[in-house]
Amino acid sequence: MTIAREWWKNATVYQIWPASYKDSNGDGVGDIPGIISTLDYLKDLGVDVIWCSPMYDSPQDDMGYDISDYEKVYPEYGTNEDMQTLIDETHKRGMKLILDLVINHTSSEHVWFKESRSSKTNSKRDWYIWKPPKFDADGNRHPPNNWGSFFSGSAWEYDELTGEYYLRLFARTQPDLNWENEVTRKAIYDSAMKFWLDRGIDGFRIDTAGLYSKDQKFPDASIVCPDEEFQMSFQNTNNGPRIHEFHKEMYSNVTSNYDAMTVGEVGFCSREDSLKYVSAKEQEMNMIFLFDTITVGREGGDTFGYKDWTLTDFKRAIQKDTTFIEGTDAWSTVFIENHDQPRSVTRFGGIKYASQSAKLITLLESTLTGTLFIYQGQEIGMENLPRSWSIDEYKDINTINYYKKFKEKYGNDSDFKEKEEKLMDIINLVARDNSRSPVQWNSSTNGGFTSGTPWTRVNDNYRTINVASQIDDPNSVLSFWKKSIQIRKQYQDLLIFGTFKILDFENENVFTYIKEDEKNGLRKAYVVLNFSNNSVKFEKLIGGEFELLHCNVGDVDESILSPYEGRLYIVD
Ligand code: TEU
Ligand code: CA
Repeated sequence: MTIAREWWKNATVYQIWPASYKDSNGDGVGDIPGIISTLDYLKDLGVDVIWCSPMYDSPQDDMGYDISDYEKVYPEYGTNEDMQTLIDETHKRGMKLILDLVINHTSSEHVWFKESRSSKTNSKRDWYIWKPPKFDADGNRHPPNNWGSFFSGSAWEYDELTGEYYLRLFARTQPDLNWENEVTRKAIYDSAMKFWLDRGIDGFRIDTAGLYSKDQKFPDASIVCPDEEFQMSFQNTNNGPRIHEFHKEMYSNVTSNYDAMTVGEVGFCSREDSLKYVSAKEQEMNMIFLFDTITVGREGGDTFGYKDWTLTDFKRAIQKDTTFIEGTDAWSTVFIENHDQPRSVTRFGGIKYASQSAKLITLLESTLTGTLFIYQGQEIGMENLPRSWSIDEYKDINTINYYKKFKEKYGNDSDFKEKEEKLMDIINLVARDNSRSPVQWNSSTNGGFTSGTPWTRVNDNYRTINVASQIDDPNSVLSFWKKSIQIRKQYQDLLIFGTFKILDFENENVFTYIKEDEKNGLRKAYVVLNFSNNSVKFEKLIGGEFELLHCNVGDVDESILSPYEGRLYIVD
């Protein structure tokens, strides 16, 4: 099968999370003028597309994923004029800009919801999902079913005013929109999508793109965590009965008319289900993010469930995410960090060999098939928050709700301190806060992120890990990223479009794979990555002429891979 080569396929995308990127006016919050001031830096890094996380007006209960007005920029980030300047300046440099599209829910401060909540007979009542309470034999009020929120507790919120519950799969201030209503869908397309496409943006990262179609019978979810009152509702809310109808409508009514790039966030899918969203002939979205790699070692159902991982678990996940499109007309993504994930060096690398393992992960990411996504700060090897910080430094609603629930449950236990320490180990490893600390631009106070007081604490290691100290250093993580992106483009037939095959799968220290170009099967990319703290023997697992193209150490000893050493060979 020949793969069509649309512009978004070989693109390198850089995700910006505005609050923590760059503050231009000293109020401690990142902003759009701050982003504009770094466009040359991004261009120089090799970025083709910028993905800007929500910059819309919002009460910021979930850092902008709770939108109160799709058509207005959050005032602390700037104005609509600033956005227009960002769009234009990005285009002037030959780059593109995509925005986050958050349309499973709005903020409860959105006028649509305010109207909907006002009375049972309001014309927007069924723009959201309202249900009467359930009463038990003693007359106690309960939510309509046992669905749990992603952010702990019930997914239903009781509203005194009309005596009904509304569905909110995330925070209580994030009511789910009712996609069954055609008028609502049209309003979403106009306000959230066309408004910005008409101003020149180039596409969307589509938030929670698998959740729009809920099982209209609203049955109880099956019980996966017997100790919990509320259960994850995936089987009734993810990949629902009308989800593909909705995506096809969105494509034909909106995105196809603008040549917009679309990348959906759709987790927990079989291969068959995933392909329905991204197969070209289905005409839905260009690509989706799969969750197998980033959930390695995680326990399903529990936000902070963690059980550790082995290299073969990791290989299996990469294999699944990378090969699911092989032999099809679909496309996929490569990513290991985003605003919901911890820093990859801490989670998957070896922190004793931080910069070495950051480069190793760079080599991995830059040689995998699909559109490449890098998250702000990843290019300089930013790390998780220090373990010594207390829960008070954590700002994410997901972390805070979980911690509160934990404290309610175990707070009076005699060994609470011990339990809390264990939880803090996990929070420190996987919490979303880890990727939300400000970008470290230089070694001045607060890492050059702001001249004022940052809204959230800057990682103490900014004096050693920052952009300014890396930019002219040929051995830095940043320089390694830059070179890796160049090589990825230069050898795109193999690295971006090639097929993927793991060699010596059972090896728990070394990850070896080859990339092949179907049209030119003789030439291969051979990638070998030592994911261990030890030096290991290097053996060529295939025949042919090996040419070393790229590697993350200065002196290469042919027969030995030093800790976290990685190499990319071209084999003829
Ligand atoms: O994330 C959806 C989602 O499934 C996550 O909540 C995920 O389960 C969680 O982050 C794991 O820790 C999207 C956005 O990426 C996220 O930032 C938002 O909070 C969420 O939607 C609600 O809009
Ligand atoms: Ca600011």
